[in-house]
Amino acid sequence: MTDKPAIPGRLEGLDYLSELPQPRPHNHEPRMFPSGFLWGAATSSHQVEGGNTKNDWYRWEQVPGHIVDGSVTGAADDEYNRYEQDFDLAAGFHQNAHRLSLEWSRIEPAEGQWDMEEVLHYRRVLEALRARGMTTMVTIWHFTLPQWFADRGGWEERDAVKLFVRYVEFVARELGDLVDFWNTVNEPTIYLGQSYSIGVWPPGVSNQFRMLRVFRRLAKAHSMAYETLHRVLDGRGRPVMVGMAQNVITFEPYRKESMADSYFVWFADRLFNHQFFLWTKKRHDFIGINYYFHYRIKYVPTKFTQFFYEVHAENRTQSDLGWEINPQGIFQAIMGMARYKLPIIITEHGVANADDSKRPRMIIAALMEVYHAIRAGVDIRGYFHWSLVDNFEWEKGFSGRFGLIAVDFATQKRTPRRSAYVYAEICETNGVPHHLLRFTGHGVRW
Ligand code: IFM
Repeated sequence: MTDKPAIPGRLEGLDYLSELPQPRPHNHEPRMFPSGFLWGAATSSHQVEGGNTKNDWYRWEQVPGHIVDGSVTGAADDEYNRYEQDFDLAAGFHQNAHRLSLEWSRIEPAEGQWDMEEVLHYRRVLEALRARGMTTMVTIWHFTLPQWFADRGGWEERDAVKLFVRYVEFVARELGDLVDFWNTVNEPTIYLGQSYSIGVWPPGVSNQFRMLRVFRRLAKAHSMAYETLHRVLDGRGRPVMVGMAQNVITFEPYRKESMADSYFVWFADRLFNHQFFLWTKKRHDFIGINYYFHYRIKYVPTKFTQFFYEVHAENRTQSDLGWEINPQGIFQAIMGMARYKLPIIITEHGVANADDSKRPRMIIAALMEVYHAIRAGVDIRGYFHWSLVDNFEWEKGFSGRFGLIAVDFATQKRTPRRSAYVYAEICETNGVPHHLLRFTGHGVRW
Protein backbone atom coordinates (compact mmCIF):
# COMPACT_ATOMS: atom_id res chain seq x y z
CA MET A 1 0.00 0.00 0.00
CA THR A 2 1.21 3.56 -0.67
CA ASP A 3 0.61 6.95 0.94
CA LYS A 4 -0.51 8.48 -2.32
CA PRO A 5 -3.51 10.78 -1.99
CA ALA A 6 -6.95 9.41 -2.81
CA ILE A 7 -8.35 10.36 -6.18
CA PRO A 8 -11.39 12.57 -5.59
CA GLY A 9 -14.57 10.99 -6.85
CA ARG A 10 -13.36 7.41 -6.71
CA LEU A 11 -15.23 4.78 -4.70
CA GLU A 12 -14.61 5.22 -1.01
CA GLY A 13 -12.58 2.46 0.58
CA LEU A 14 -10.73 1.27 -2.48
CA ASP A 15 -7.17 2.29 -3.03
CA TYR A 16 -6.90 2.46 -6.79
CA LEU A 17 -3.37 3.76 -6.61
CA SER A 18 -2.02 0.64 -4.95
CA GLU A 19 -0.12 -1.82 -7.00
CA LEU A 20 -2.43 -4.36 -8.55
CA PRO A 21 -2.49 -7.56 -6.49
CA GLN A 22 -0.86 -9.65 -9.23
CA PRO A 23 1.04 -9.04 -12.44
CA ARG A 24 -1.12 -8.54 -15.50
CA PRO A 25 -1.63 -12.05 -16.91
CA HIS A 26 -0.56 -13.02 -20.35
CA ASN A 27 -3.61 -13.46 -22.53
CA HIS A 28 -3.44 -17.25 -22.44
CA GLU A 29 -2.72 -17.68 -18.76
CA PRO A 30 -5.47 -18.55 -16.32
CA ARG A 31 -7.03 -15.65 -14.44
CA MET A 32 -5.54 -16.58 -11.08
CA PHE A 33 -7.16 -15.94 -7.69
CA PRO A 34 -5.20 -15.25 -4.48
CA SER A 35 -3.66 -18.32 -2.89
CA GLY A 36 -5.81 -19.81 -0.16
CA PHE A 37 -8.99 -18.66 -1.88
CA LEU A 38 -12.00 -20.63 -0.62
CA TRP A 39 -13.87 -22.57 -3.28
CA GLY A 40 -17.01 -24.24 -2.08
CA ALA A 41 -20.72 -24.79 -2.28
CA ALA A 42 -23.48 -24.04 0.20
CA THR A 43 -26.61 -25.72 1.55
CA SER A 44 -28.96 -25.20 4.48
CA SER A 45 -30.32 -27.74 6.94
CA HIS A 46 -34.03 -27.76 6.11
CA GLN A 47 -33.43 -27.66 2.37
CA VAL A 48 -31.30 -30.81 2.28
CA GLU A 49 -31.31 -32.82 5.51
CA GLY A 50 -34.74 -34.43 5.40
CA GLY A 51 -36.74 -35.51 8.43
CA ASN A 52 -37.05 -32.05 9.97
CA THR A 53 -40.41 -32.15 11.71
CA LYS A 54 -39.86 -29.83 14.65
CA ASN A 55 -39.66 -26.47 12.90
CA ASP A 56 -42.20 -23.97 11.60
CA TRP A 57 -41.61 -24.95 7.98
CA TYR A 58 -42.75 -28.52 8.62
CA ARG A 59 -46.16 -27.30 9.73
CA TRP A 60 -46.30 -24.65 6.99
CA GLU A 61 -45.69 -27.24 4.24
CA GLN A 62 -48.63 -29.37 5.33
CA VAL A 63 -51.14 -26.64 4.36
CA PRO A 64 -52.33 -27.03 0.75
CA GLY A 65 -51.36 -24.08 -1.39
CA HIS A 66 -48.35 -23.01 0.66
CA ILE A 67 -45.86 -24.83 -1.55
CA VAL A 68 -46.37 -23.95 -5.21
CA ASP A 69 -45.64 -27.40 -6.63
CA GLY A 70 -47.40 -29.21 -3.76
CA SER A 71 -44.25 -30.84 -2.43
CA VAL A 72 -43.19 -31.22 1.21
CA THR A 73 -39.56 -31.57 2.30
CA GLY A 74 -39.99 -35.17 3.51
CA ALA A 75 -36.63 -36.88 3.09
CA ALA A 76 -35.32 -34.00 0.91
CA ASP A 77 -31.76 -35.00 -0.12
CA ASP A 78 -31.44 -37.31 2.89
CA GLU A 79 -28.33 -35.27 3.59
CA TYR A 80 -28.68 -36.10 7.27
CA ASN A 81 -27.50 -39.62 6.35
CA ARG A 82 -25.64 -38.99 3.10
CA TYR A 83 -23.37 -36.11 4.03
CA GLU A 84 -20.21 -38.19 3.67
CA GLN A 85 -21.14 -39.22 0.15
CA ASP A 86 -21.87 -35.61 -0.82
CA PHE A 87 -18.71 -34.28 0.81
CA ASP A 88 -16.75 -36.90 -1.16
CA LEU A 89 -18.31 -35.50 -4.32
CA ALA A 90 -17.50 -31.90 -3.31
CA ALA A 91 -13.90 -32.76 -2.43
CA GLY A 92 -13.60 -34.82 -5.61
CA PHE A 93 -14.64 -31.70 -7.51
CA HIS A 94 -11.71 -29.87 -5.87
CA GLN A 95 -13.81 -27.76 -3.53
CA ASN A 96 -11.79 -26.82 -0.45
CA ALA A 97 -14.59 -25.33 1.66
CA HIS A 98 -18.22 -25.97 2.48
CA ARG A 99 -21.05 -23.91 3.95
CA LEU A 100 -23.95 -25.54 5.81
CA SER A 101 -26.42 -24.55 8.49
CA LEU A 102 -27.34 -25.95 11.88
CA GLU A 103 -30.98 -26.86 12.41
CA TRP A 104 -31.96 -25.07 15.61
CA SER A 105 -35.05 -27.26 16.03
CA ARG A 106 -32.89 -30.39 16.16
CA ILE A 107 -30.44 -28.96 18.67
CA GLU A 108 -33.11 -27.39 20.90
CA PRO A 109 -36.32 -29.34 20.10
CA ALA A 110 -38.11 -27.99 23.18
CA GLU A 111 -37.41 -24.73 24.96
CA GLY A 112 -34.22 -25.00 26.98
CA GLN A 113 -33.74 -28.72 26.19
CA TRP A 114 -30.61 -29.63 24.29
CA ASP A 115 -30.45 -32.80 22.23
CA MET A 116 -26.88 -34.05 22.64
CA GLU A 117 -27.39 -36.76 19.99
CA GLU A 118 -28.01 -34.02 17.43
CA VAL A 119 -24.99 -32.07 18.66
CA LEU A 120 -22.96 -35.21 18.13
CA HIS A 121 -24.42 -35.52 14.65
CA TYR A 122 -23.24 -32.01 13.71
CA ARG A 123 -19.83 -32.74 15.24
CA ARG A 124 -19.57 -35.76 12.93
CA VAL A 125 -20.66 -33.65 9.94
CA LEU A 126 -18.06 -30.97 10.63
CA GLU A 127 -15.38 -33.57 11.35
CA ALA A 128 -16.20 -35.19 8.01
CA LEU A 129 -15.40 -31.87 6.32
CA ARG A 130 -12.19 -31.51 8.32
CA ALA A 131 -11.20 -35.06 7.36
CA ARG A 132 -11.45 -34.00 3.71
CA GLY A 133 -9.29 -30.93 4.36
CA MET A 134 -12.19 -28.54 3.87
CA THR A 135 -12.70 -25.17 5.54
CA THR A 136 -16.02 -24.99 7.37
CA MET A 137 -18.56 -22.19 7.28
CA VAL A 138 -21.58 -22.58 9.53
CA THR A 139 -24.82 -20.61 9.41
CA ILE A 140 -26.53 -20.51 12.79
CA TRP A 141 -29.98 -19.48 11.57
CA HIS A 142 -31.15 -20.11 8.01
CA PHE A 143 -34.90 -19.26 7.96
CA THR A 144 -36.35 -22.15 10.00
CA LEU A 145 -37.52 -21.61 13.59
CA PRO A 146 -38.10 -24.33 16.17
CA GLN A 147 -41.87 -24.79 16.47
CA TRP A 148 -41.78 -23.87 20.19
CA PHE A 149 -40.04 -20.58 19.32
CA ALA A 150 -42.52 -19.85 16.52
CA ASP A 151 -45.41 -20.65 18.89
CA ARG A 152 -44.13 -18.01 21.32
CA GLY A 153 -44.31 -15.41 18.53
CA GLY A 154 -41.05 -16.04 16.70
CA TRP A 155 -38.86 -12.98 16.24
CA GLU A 156 -41.70 -10.72 17.40
CA GLU A 157 -41.63 -12.13 20.92
CA ARG A 158 -39.89 -9.84 23.44
CA ASP A 159 -37.43 -12.53 24.57
CA ALA A 160 -36.61 -13.69 21.03
CA VAL A 161 -33.09 -12.32 20.98
CA LYS A 162 -32.31 -13.67 24.42
CA LEU A 163 -33.49 -17.14 23.41
CA PHE A 164 -31.51 -17.01 20.17
CA VAL A 165 -28.36 -15.92 21.97
CA ARG A 166 -28.68 -18.79 24.44
CA TYR A 167 -28.71 -21.16 21.44
CA VAL A 168 -25.74 -19.35 19.89
CA GLU A 169 -23.74 -19.68 23.10
CA PHE A 170 -24.59 -23.37 23.29
CA VAL A 171 -23.43 -24.16 19.75
CA ALA A 172 -20.33 -22.01 20.16
CA ARG A 173 -19.31 -24.09 23.20
CA GLU A 174 -20.22 -27.44 21.64
CA LEU A 175 -19.03 -26.96 18.05
CA GLY A 176 -16.77 -23.90 18.06
CA ASP A 177 -13.57 -25.93 17.68
CA LEU A 178 -14.78 -27.22 14.30
CA VAL A 179 -15.97 -23.96 12.72
CA ASP A 180 -13.78 -21.62 10.68
CA PHE A 181 -16.38 -19.03 9.63
CA TRP A 182 -19.72 -18.23 11.25
CA ASN A 183 -22.77 -16.71 9.62
CA THR A 184 -25.10 -15.61 12.39
CA VAL A 185 -28.16 -15.17 10.17
CA ASN A 186 -28.94 -15.74 6.52
CA GLU A 187 -30.56 -13.09 4.30
CA PRO A 188 -32.63 -11.15 6.84
CA THR A 189 -34.18 -8.90 4.17
CA ILE A 190 -35.39 -11.87 2.13
CA TYR A 191 -36.89 -13.42 5.27
CA LEU A 192 -38.64 -10.14 6.06
CA GLY A 193 -40.06 -9.79 2.57
CA GLN A 194 -41.26 -13.38 2.31
CA SER A 195 -42.49 -13.83 5.89
CA TYR A 196 -43.76 -10.36 6.85
CA SER A 197 -44.51 -8.50 3.62
CA ILE A 198 -45.66 -10.91 0.90
CA GLY A 199 -46.50 -13.50 3.56
CA VAL A 200 -45.62 -16.62 1.56
CA TRP A 201 -43.35 -18.02 4.29
CA PRO A 202 -44.24 -18.67 7.92
CA PRO A 203 -45.69 -16.92 9.84
CA GLY A 204 -47.48 -15.68 6.68
CA VAL A 205 -47.85 -12.07 7.78
CA SER A 206 -48.35 -9.07 5.54
CA ASN A 207 -47.74 -6.07 7.74
CA GLN A 208 -45.01 -3.47 7.20
CA PHE A 209 -44.96 -2.37 10.88
CA ARG A 210 -44.45 -5.89 12.15
CA MET A 211 -41.85 -6.37 9.45
CA LEU A 212 -39.90 -3.38 10.69
CA ARG A 213 -39.99 -4.66 14.26
CA VAL A 214 -38.56 -8.01 13.15
CA PHE A 215 -35.94 -6.23 11.05
CA ARG A 216 -34.62 -4.47 14.17
CA ARG A 217 -34.79 -7.72 16.14
CA LEU A 218 -32.70 -9.56 13.57
CA ALA A 219 -30.09 -6.81 13.61
CA LYS A 220 -29.97 -7.04 17.39
CA ALA A 221 -29.81 -10.84 17.20
CA HIS A 222 -26.84 -10.59 14.88
CA SER A 223 -24.99 -8.07 17.07
CA MET A 224 -25.50 -10.10 20.21
CA ALA A 225 -24.58 -13.34 18.47
CA TYR A 226 -21.40 -11.65 17.23
CA GLU A 227 -20.46 -10.63 20.76
CA THR A 228 -21.35 -14.03 22.18
CA LEU A 229 -19.26 -15.95 19.66
CA HIS A 230 -16.26 -13.74 20.38
CA ARG A 231 -16.75 -13.94 24.14
CA VAL A 232 -16.90 -17.74 24.07
CA LEU A 233 -14.30 -18.45 21.40
CA ASP A 234 -11.68 -15.69 21.52
CA GLY A 235 -8.40 -16.66 23.11
CA ARG A 236 -8.57 -20.30 22.03
CA GLY A 237 -5.67 -19.85 19.63
CA ARG A 238 -7.70 -19.66 16.44
CA PRO A 239 -9.09 -16.59 14.68
CA VAL A 240 -12.84 -16.23 15.16
CA MET A 241 -14.50 -14.99 11.99
CA VAL A 242 -18.10 -13.90 12.37
CA GLY A 243 -20.32 -12.38 9.71
CA MET A 244 -23.70 -12.87 8.15
CA ALA A 245 -24.93 -13.63 4.65
CA GLN A 246 -26.63 -10.63 3.09
CA ASN A 247 -28.72 -11.02 -0.04
CA VAL A 248 -27.31 -8.11 -2.03
CA ILE A 249 -29.61 -6.94 -4.82
CA THR A 250 -28.26 -4.74 -7.59
CA PHE A 251 -30.68 -2.09 -8.79
CA GLU A 252 -30.94 0.15 -11.81
CA PRO A 253 -33.65 2.59 -12.94
CA TYR A 254 -36.09 1.03 -15.40
CA ARG A 255 -36.53 4.39 -17.15
CA LYS A 256 -33.10 5.97 -17.23
CA GLU A 257 -34.54 9.47 -17.61
CA SER A 258 -36.89 9.13 -14.62
CA MET A 259 -35.80 10.89 -11.42
CA ALA A 260 -38.38 8.88 -9.47
CA ASP A 261 -36.95 5.57 -10.69
CA SER A 262 -33.44 6.77 -9.85
CA TYR A 263 -34.51 7.87 -6.39
CA PHE A 264 -36.01 4.45 -5.76
CA VAL A 265 -32.79 2.81 -6.83
CA TRP A 266 -30.99 4.78 -4.13
CA PHE A 267 -33.72 4.06 -1.56
CA ALA A 268 -33.92 0.35 -2.35
CA ASP A 269 -30.14 -0.06 -2.25
CA ARG A 270 -30.02 1.59 1.15
CA LEU A 271 -32.94 -0.34 2.58
CA PHE A 272 -32.21 -3.82 1.21
CA ASN A 273 -28.44 -3.82 1.10
CA HIS A 274 -27.15 -1.44 3.74
CA GLN A 275 -29.66 -0.81 6.52
CA PHE A 276 -28.76 -4.01 8.36
CA PHE A 277 -25.08 -3.02 8.37
CA LEU A 278 -25.88 0.48 9.60
CA TRP A 279 -27.61 -1.08 12.61
CA THR A 280 -24.81 -3.59 13.26
CA LYS A 281 -21.69 -1.47 12.79
CA LYS A 282 -18.43 -2.99 14.04
CA ARG A 283 -20.12 -6.37 14.47
CA HIS A 284 -18.74 -8.02 11.33
CA ASP A 285 -15.36 -9.64 10.71
CA PHE A 286 -16.25 -10.22 7.07
CA ILE A 287 -19.10 -9.38 4.72
CA GLY A 288 -21.00 -12.31 3.24
CA ILE A 289 -22.68 -11.59 -0.08
CA ASN A 290 -25.40 -13.80 -1.55
CA TYR A 291 -25.97 -12.63 -5.10
CA TYR A 292 -28.99 -13.59 -7.22
CA PHE A 293 -31.03 -10.53 -8.08
CA HIS A 294 -30.72 -7.59 -10.45
CA TYR A 295 -33.81 -5.37 -10.35
CA ARG A 296 -34.79 -2.77 -12.94
CA ILE A 297 -36.96 -0.56 -10.81
CA LYS A 298 -39.99 1.43 -11.89
CA TYR A 299 -41.68 3.85 -9.50
CA VAL A 300 -45.45 3.21 -9.32
CA PRO A 301 -47.23 5.60 -6.91
CA THR A 302 -50.16 3.23 -6.35
CA LYS A 303 -48.09 0.27 -5.09
CA PHE A 304 -48.15 1.06 -1.39
CA THR A 305 -47.59 -2.49 -0.17
CA GLN A 306 -44.62 -2.90 -2.49
CA PHE A 307 -42.97 0.33 -1.32
CA PHE A 308 -44.17 2.05 -4.54
CA TYR A 309 -42.08 0.17 -7.05
CA GLU A 310 -42.24 -2.61 -9.62
CA VAL A 311 -39.43 -4.83 -10.83
CA HIS A 312 -39.07 -5.46 -14.56
CA ALA A 313 -37.19 -8.31 -16.21
CA GLU A 314 -38.78 -8.47 -19.65
CA ASN A 315 -36.46 -9.26 -22.57
CA ARG A 316 -33.78 -10.51 -20.18
CA THR A 317 -32.39 -14.01 -19.85
CA GLN A 318 -34.17 -15.62 -16.95
CA SER A 319 -33.75 -18.64 -14.71
CA ASP A 320 -36.33 -21.43 -14.41
CA LEU A 321 -37.89 -19.31 -11.64
CA GLY A 322 -38.15 -16.20 -13.84
CA TRP A 323 -35.30 -14.36 -12.11
CA GLU A 324 -33.14 -12.22 -14.38
CA ILE A 325 -29.68 -13.71 -14.89
CA ASN A 326 -27.12 -10.94 -14.62
CA PRO A 327 -23.75 -12.33 -13.54
CA GLN A 328 -21.98 -9.03 -14.31
CA GLY A 329 -23.98 -7.51 -11.46
CA ILE A 330 -21.85 -9.32 -8.90
CA PHE A 331 -19.14 -6.69 -9.55
CA GLN A 332 -21.55 -3.91 -8.58
CA ALA A 333 -22.67 -5.93 -5.56
CA ILE A 334 -19.07 -6.36 -4.39
CA MET A 335 -18.13 -2.71 -4.96
CA GLY A 336 -21.20 -1.58 -3.03
CA MET A 337 -20.18 -3.66 -0.01
CA ALA A 338 -16.48 -2.81 -0.27
CA ARG A 339 -17.27 0.46 1.54
CA TYR A 340 -17.18 -1.46 4.85
CA LYS A 341 -13.47 -2.15 4.29
CA LEU A 342 -13.77 -5.75 5.48
CA PRO A 343 -12.88 -9.02 3.77
CA ILE A 344 -15.69 -10.18 1.50
CA ILE A 345 -16.85 -13.74 0.93
CA ILE A 346 -19.39 -14.65 -1.72
CA THR A 347 -21.47 -16.84 0.57
CA GLU A 348 -23.96 -17.78 -2.18
CA HIS A 349 -24.42 -17.37 -5.91
CA GLY A 350 -26.37 -19.65 -8.20
CA VAL A 351 -29.24 -20.16 -10.56
CA ALA A 352 -32.30 -22.38 -10.89
CA ASN A 353 -31.59 -24.14 -14.17
CA ALA A 354 -32.60 -27.80 -14.39
CA ASP A 355 -31.13 -28.49 -17.84
CA ASP A 356 -27.86 -26.70 -16.93
CA SER A 357 -27.86 -24.77 -20.20
CA LYS A 358 -27.08 -21.46 -18.45
CA ARG A 359 -25.21 -22.33 -15.27
CA PRO A 360 -21.68 -22.97 -16.65
CA ARG A 361 -21.57 -19.67 -18.50
CA MET A 362 -23.08 -17.86 -15.54
CA ILE A 363 -20.43 -19.23 -13.18
CA ILE A 364 -17.58 -18.25 -15.49
CA ALA A 365 -19.02 -14.79 -16.11
CA ALA A 366 -19.57 -14.09 -12.41
CA LEU A 367 -16.14 -15.37 -11.43
CA MET A 368 -14.49 -13.11 -13.99
CA GLU A 369 -16.25 -10.21 -12.26
CA VAL A 370 -14.98 -11.43 -8.89
CA TYR A 371 -11.51 -11.62 -10.43
CA HIS A 372 -11.75 -8.02 -11.66
CA ALA A 373 -12.96 -6.85 -8.24
CA ILE A 374 -9.93 -8.51 -6.64
CA ARG A 375 -7.65 -6.80 -9.14
CA ALA A 376 -9.36 -3.52 -8.33
CA GLY A 377 -8.12 -4.01 -4.78
CA VAL A 378 -11.04 -5.63 -2.95
CA ASP A 379 -10.10 -8.29 -0.40
CA ILE A 380 -12.29 -11.23 -1.49
CA ARG A 381 -11.59 -14.49 0.30
CA GLY A 382 -13.94 -17.05 -1.19
CA TYR A 383 -16.86 -18.10 -3.36
CA PHE A 384 -19.57 -20.59 -2.36
CA HIS A 385 -21.84 -21.75 -5.13
CA TRP A 386 -25.51 -22.29 -4.29
CA SER A 387 -25.94 -25.16 -4.23
CA LEU A 388 -23.98 -28.37 -3.99
CA VAL A 389 -27.08 -30.49 -4.67
CA ASP A 390 -30.64 -29.77 -5.87
CA ASN A 391 -32.80 -29.12 -2.84
CA PHE A 392 -36.05 -27.77 -1.39
CA GLU A 393 -36.49 -24.22 -2.65
CA TRP A 394 -38.88 -23.00 0.06
CA GLU A 395 -42.33 -22.01 -1.27
CA LYS A 396 -41.30 -23.18 -4.77
CA GLY A 397 -40.80 -26.73 -3.51
CA PHE A 398 -38.40 -29.01 -5.37
CA SER A 399 -39.03 -27.28 -8.71
CA GLY A 400 -36.17 -24.79 -8.40
CA ARG A 401 -33.11 -26.83 -9.36
CA PHE A 402 -30.01 -25.04 -8.07
CA GLY A 403 -27.57 -27.95 -7.73
CA LEU A 404 -24.18 -28.43 -9.31
CA ILE A 405 -25.26 -32.00 -8.74
CA ALA A 406 -28.75 -33.09 -9.86
CA VAL A 407 -30.71 -35.21 -7.43
CA ASP A 408 -33.46 -37.67 -8.24
CA PHE A 409 -35.56 -37.30 -5.09
CA ALA A 410 -37.31 -40.66 -5.63
CA THR A 411 -34.09 -42.66 -5.62
CA GLN A 412 -31.62 -40.17 -4.09
CA LYS A 413 -29.35 -40.74 -7.09
CA ARG A 414 -26.79 -37.96 -7.57
CA THR A 415 -25.76 -36.95 -11.10
CA PRO A 416 -23.22 -34.16 -11.47
CA ARG A 417 -24.21 -31.57 -14.04
CA ARG A 418 -21.80 -30.20 -16.63
CA SER A 419 -21.41 -27.09 -14.48
CA ALA A 420 -19.99 -29.22 -11.66
CA TYR A 421 -17.06 -30.12 -13.94
CA VAL A 422 -16.59 -26.55 -15.13
CA TYR A 423 -16.57 -25.29 -11.54
CA ALA A 424 -14.23 -28.14 -10.53
CA GLU A 425 -11.72 -27.02 -13.12
CA ILE A 426 -11.82 -23.49 -11.72
CA CYS A 427 -11.41 -24.76 -8.15
CA GLU A 428 -8.50 -26.98 -9.12
CA THR A 429 -6.75 -24.20 -11.07
CA ASN A 430 -7.50 -21.61 -8.37
CA GLY A 431 -8.52 -19.42 -11.26
CA VAL A 432 -10.40 -19.34 -14.52
CA PRO A 433 -8.48 -21.29 -17.17
CA HIS A 434 -8.07 -19.51 -20.47
CA HIS A 435 -9.82 -22.20 -22.49
CA LEU A 436 -13.01 -21.55 -20.53
CA LEU A 437 -12.80 -17.92 -21.57
CA ARG A 438 -12.18 -18.95 -25.14
CA PHE A 439 -15.34 -20.99 -24.95
CA THR A 440 -17.43 -18.17 -23.49
CA GLY A 441 -15.66 -15.12 -24.90
CA HIS A 442 -13.31 -12.84 -22.97
CA GLY A 443 -15.88 -10.26 -22.02
CA VAL A 444 -18.28 -12.96 -20.85
CA ARG A 445 -21.75 -11.39 -20.88
CA TRP A 446 -25.30 -12.39 -21.58
O1 IFM B 1 -32.44 -21.45 -1.55
C1 IFM B 1 -32.14 -20.15 -1.21
C2 IFM B 1 -31.35 -20.11 0.08
O2 IFM B 1 -32.03 -20.71 1.13
C3 IFM B 1 -31.04 -18.70 0.48
N1 IFM B 1 -30.45 -17.97 -0.62
C4 IFM B 1 -31.10 -18.04 -1.90
C5 IFM B 1 -31.32 -19.48 -2.29
C6 IFM B 1 -31.99 -19.56 -3.66
O3 IFM B 1 -33.21 -18.91 -3.63
